[in-house]
Amino acid sequence: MSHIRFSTAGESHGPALVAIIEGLPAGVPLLAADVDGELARRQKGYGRGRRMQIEQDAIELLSGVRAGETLGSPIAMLIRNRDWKNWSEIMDPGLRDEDAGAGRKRQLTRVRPGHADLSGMLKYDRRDARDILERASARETTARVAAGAVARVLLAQLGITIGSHVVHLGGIDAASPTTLPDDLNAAADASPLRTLDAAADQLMIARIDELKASGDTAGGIAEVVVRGLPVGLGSHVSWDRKLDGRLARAILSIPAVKGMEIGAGFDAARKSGSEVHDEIEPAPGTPRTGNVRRRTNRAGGLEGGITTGEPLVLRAAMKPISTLMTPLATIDAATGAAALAAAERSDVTAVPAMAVIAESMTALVLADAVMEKFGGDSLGELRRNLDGYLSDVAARFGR
Ligand code: EPS
Repeated sequence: MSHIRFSTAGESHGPALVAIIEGLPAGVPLLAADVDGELARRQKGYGRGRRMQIEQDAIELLSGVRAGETLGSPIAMLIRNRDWKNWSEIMDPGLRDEDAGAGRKRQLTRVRPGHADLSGMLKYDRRDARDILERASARETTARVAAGAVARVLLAQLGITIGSHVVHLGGIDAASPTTLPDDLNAAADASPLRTLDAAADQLMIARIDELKASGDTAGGIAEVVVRGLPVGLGSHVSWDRKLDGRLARAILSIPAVKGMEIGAGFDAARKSGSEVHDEIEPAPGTPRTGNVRRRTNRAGGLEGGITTGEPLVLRAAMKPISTLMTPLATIDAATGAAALAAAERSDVTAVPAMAVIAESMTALVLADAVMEKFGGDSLGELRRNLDGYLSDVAARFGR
């Protein structure tokens, strides 16, 4: 991402998380509440552990916004960890091991299969997996959602909206209506698991309870849908400009996400061309799709790495959380001997949260693609550039 840049910092039980996002034009209306609303959405979902009762994520806006509008300068946001007060000695940046009295508490050496613990310890030459897991923790995604919320506000100013829903959890499919609700997030956020299927919710809740009782965990699949995109974001000309590849990188960087598909995805590979490709027909009065329409949207809104203007549809698959209360076999990294993995406090599932994180990463990639195509140092300039382009595109077929 070179037009919108963002980075995050912070450990799970450190004092705070930080997000910095840069590259937005000036004049975008932005309040802390816009970000806090997204942070609250990420904290929900049946199957989360006790940590989510401790935290109430909210940002302190440190820079880049004045009088409710962006300045075009880097936007820095701080999110304090409420749990820090319980971890301040363990995570103290200045207290050396030799001065830590009876020894550093909460060391983790019985490395968890599936977590970054062991590979991270070997790579970074650490004796305590806490030095790895504190940053590998999905707590970091709070800061991503903060940055994504800012990107989302920019996109909303241009008529582009992003929503998601959970379509699978722990072996149970949730049905999707043929036509998704106009306000997808209002519908999904009303469900304890962010599905659009109340019957599936009940089955998923029972499954989560069952897994919790047996000390196990669940994964699942979320679908992200973006509406209002103009045709022409991304490019076919070089591998690193293709929007599908840029989205895949962002989505697969989410902790525990192991798969991603666009449109018909893996299913398309099993079908013939006539069953997969979306036929095109004239559609006067639809400038965002170039005054044409696809009869179907199996391409998920992308052809040749470029948006078609049809809804962008992608799915992210999350593996079950790797901290199990009934531990798997492993080694103790202190001795190399066989052991059972450490059972840290954790969640049974975080698929509903992952859906919100996938929306956020999608927003960041799309905001980058928007700034790449249309540019502008102010929101007004960006809008003029978009409007000028849309009127040229719409004029092409004379309607
Ligand atoms: C996580 C373990 C749990 C989760 C955490 C991710 O935290 P703790 O170790 O404090 O019990 O709650 O997720 C969050 C804190 C969050 O904000 O999403 C892990 O090991 O990845």
